[in-house]
Amino acid sequence: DLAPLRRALLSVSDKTGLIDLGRALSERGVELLSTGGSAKALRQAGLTVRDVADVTGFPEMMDGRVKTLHPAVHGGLLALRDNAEHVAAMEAHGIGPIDLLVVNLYPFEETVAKGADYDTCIENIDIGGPAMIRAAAKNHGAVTTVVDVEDYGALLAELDAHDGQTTRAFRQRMAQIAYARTGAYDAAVSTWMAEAIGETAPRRRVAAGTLAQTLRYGENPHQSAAFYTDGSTRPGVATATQLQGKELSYNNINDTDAAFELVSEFGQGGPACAIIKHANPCGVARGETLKDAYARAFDCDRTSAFGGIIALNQPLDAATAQEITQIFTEVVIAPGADAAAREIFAAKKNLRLLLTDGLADPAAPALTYRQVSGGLLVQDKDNGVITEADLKVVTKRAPTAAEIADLLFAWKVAKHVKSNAIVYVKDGATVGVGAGQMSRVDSTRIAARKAEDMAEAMGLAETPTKGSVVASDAFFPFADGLLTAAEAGATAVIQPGGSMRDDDVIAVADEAGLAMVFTGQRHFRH
Ligand code: 93A
Repeated sequence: DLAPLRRALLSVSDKTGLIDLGRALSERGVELLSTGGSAKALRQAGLTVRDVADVTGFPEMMDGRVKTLHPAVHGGLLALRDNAEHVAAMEAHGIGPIDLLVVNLYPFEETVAKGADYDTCIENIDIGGPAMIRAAAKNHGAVTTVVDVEDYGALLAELDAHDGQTTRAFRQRMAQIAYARTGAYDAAVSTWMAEAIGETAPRRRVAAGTLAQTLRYGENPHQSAAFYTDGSTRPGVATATQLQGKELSYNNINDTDAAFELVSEFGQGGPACAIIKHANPCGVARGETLKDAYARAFDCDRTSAFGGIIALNQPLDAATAQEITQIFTEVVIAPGADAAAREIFAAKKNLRLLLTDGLADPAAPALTYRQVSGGLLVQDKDNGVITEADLKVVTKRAPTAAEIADLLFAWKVAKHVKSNAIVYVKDGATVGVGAGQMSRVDSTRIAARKAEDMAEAMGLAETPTKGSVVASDAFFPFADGLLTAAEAGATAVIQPGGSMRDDDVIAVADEAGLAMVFTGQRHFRH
């Protein structure tokens, strides 16, 4: 199953390594065919190259849209070498076999990332390249396909190891990589076009991306991992610029995303900070200043905040930077950082600082993907955002203006806490977060207990849940959770409503003198 290399077609947009490869192939007696720009580069390096136009008998035309789309090329790539009819057809039509295809595509993804206009993006959709790649990869019984500059070395090593030939195993491996590339390429085109026309239906979108980073490991060191980006240019962890610190890890990327998405809920409405651990917030707060917001978020759960991920909704300033560097933090993400803040961070070499171009829009449509064994679950991202006008008061007592502000704050946070989520808030700061429990009453108890522990550690006179409000990401199925919150000192409640026992729950709230509002919208997050 060895295949000798006699003729290669080189057609690359990224000319990195092209000359060295062309020379190495020439030295091994391989004839080189090439398209316009690639042929020119090879010739300039003194190599002998035959133009594809010479093979097809047609000039490259229509601004290069038609260069290699011709039976003389595709016949040479697709013909089965051991099939008499195929061989006869090649002879009858003067088609020479092509044994090696080296192609990298028009830089569509880079063009989109640069913010190019619609027509420029369209012009950068490669047609001939993917057609050749798919043809050559299909015929991997005889043809070697290389689509990644990183694989040039492996190709030459393969030829050296096998007397100028490639093994079937190698060709098969390269074919698989080739289809990964064309698949990702078309996915990028479709995703870009969907964004351009506003197509958001999960069944009309593709779940694929472009390899952005090979990660050191996954969630755990024995898991290998990679980061794929989908071409979106929106502010977020995928498009942020890293100013300093070690490479982001798998968990860093996941947690930084959670932190930034959460803090973006607070938009431009004054300084806010979110501190994330294991994808859940361990403190979220507003403040008079950014430093104040950070300090108040930190006070929610000082123990868990250690080694956390911090997201800010305003550019990092010196005072906040100084405060943050008092303890160990993995990542800080913010829409900017001033010179003084950068200088303070520069002394902490390991601290990662990511800068975004603005905040994420929590109401923007997007998709989320979750893998299950044998499939992929695709859904609209939870972009539910409510205002005071959406709240329905269901108790005898209506919440005060101060309670309403805290209820809306707590609701924003609860959306970003793993279910069952319970969030106690006082004066624009979380004071207790209960996350990820299998029973809602447990989340309610845990959040209250964490607040008590914190009060004890900080030497506070009373538990900070006293006079707080509480948010529940889904309805209370029984009154017990609500009672626990009332006992902890909460005075107002926000929850979706919709339980069969809503009447019981409302009656208990009235008895306890609580104000309760229904949102009519649930925020499960798993
Ligand atoms: O415009 S195309 O889709 N039409 C073609 O027939 C074609 N054949 C190869 N683009 C085509 N290519 C692409 O040209 C290759 O995929 C490669 O990216 C590029 C190399 O062009 P040059 O050698 O002129 O720089």
